[in-house]
Amino acid sequence: MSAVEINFDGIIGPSHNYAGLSIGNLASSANAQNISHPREAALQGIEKMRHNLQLGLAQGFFVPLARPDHGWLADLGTTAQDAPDSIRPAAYSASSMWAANAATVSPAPDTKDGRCHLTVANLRTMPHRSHEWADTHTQLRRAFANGKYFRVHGPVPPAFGDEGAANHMRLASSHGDKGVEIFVYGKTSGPYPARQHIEASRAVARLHRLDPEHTLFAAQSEQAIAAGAFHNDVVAVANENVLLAHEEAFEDRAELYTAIRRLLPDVEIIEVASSEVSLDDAVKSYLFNAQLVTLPQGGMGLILPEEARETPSVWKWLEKLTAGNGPIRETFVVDVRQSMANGGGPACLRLRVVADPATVDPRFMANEARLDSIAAVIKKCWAKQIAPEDLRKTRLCHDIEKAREALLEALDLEELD
Ligand code: SUG
Repeated sequence: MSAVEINFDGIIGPSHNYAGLSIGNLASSANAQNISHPREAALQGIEKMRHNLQLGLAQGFFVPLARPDHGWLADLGTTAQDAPDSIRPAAYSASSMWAANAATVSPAPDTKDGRCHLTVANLRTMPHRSHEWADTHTQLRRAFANGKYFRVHGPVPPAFGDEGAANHMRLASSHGDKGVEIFVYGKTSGPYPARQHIEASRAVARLHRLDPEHTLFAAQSEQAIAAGAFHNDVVAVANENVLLAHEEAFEDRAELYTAIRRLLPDVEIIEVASSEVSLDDAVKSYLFNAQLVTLPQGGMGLILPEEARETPSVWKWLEKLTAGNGPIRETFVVDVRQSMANGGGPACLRLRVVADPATVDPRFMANEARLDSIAAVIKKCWAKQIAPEDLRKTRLCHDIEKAREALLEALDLEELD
């Protein structure tokens, strides 16, 4: 099989909870201290993967990281039992589920050495995410261990914040062609932190040995970040030769579009006007956090969260889009409400890797039978609900650890323990 796009979804971990840890992520703040439903959350994620398989797409997954992170707590001079409430939720966060933040990926056709490069994201801006990278790195090195096809890099130094693929887009005539890679960064003058630093993006582009002539850097608009677009993938998404973006996504959209058109004349830029869908509706509905995928039968489809169907301006715009003759022909709606309540839509939950699936460690590839066995472990071992005060309970800590162990065993991935 030749190179295809594989979506690797983060399996939603047994410690999934709502701690309101991400400033600038409006859903995370709005749902702070609510009761979470880890079992339902994880099963929603499994159903999304099943849906992708049924569409004929290649699907992989990453396993949740060990939580609480005892090593991180020890570095902070404390333990899961004794940690102050200001620290404990950050040690328990299941935030590695949002695999779009695991790494930045440059497929083989774009790189000088013809290998697919991945750089694990340092996620240094949010404390609860800053300790994901080491174990994510280990996992990426397993999944993409074949050095003939992949090169997995460590994180760029923490001086510069890097949030991975959520701030990176790739446009190409088709997945297997040389592409234009677009790194989107933020500037730090608004009410919320800009999580992607331009120097981190530049470093990733150098490490991946990208062709500078085919690499673009674009600033996010300040109003987008202020409206809750803490990552670019909340206001823009790209697939093959199509860019779907909100009018207010970028600081200088005219300059960016001109540069893209020069490098990729067959690009189709679909811009959503603010007069049709406001920035607020875009952020609330996660219209742009859809998975924009190429369907095996031809044409493209958008895999959207339920919230997009529930937002009238967005649904109206989508109906108009699919009635036209453009490249995006179909919409599919999935229920990922548990993740959405923490600001993670369908696209946040996945990392895209263009590669031949046969070159990936098969233990990370999904099929119906494997999803069945993951779902069985989730039904048996994931808690039905977690209230904020439950994180203080030794019993919950034990149950979360046992649940992950059961999953690793079912997937023959005990070495990640
Ligand atoms: O980093 N939410 C995640 C959501 C990440 C979404 N990813 C992409 N846009 N690609 C974040 O803000 C909330 C955790 C909490 O509040 O408990 C959180 O980490």
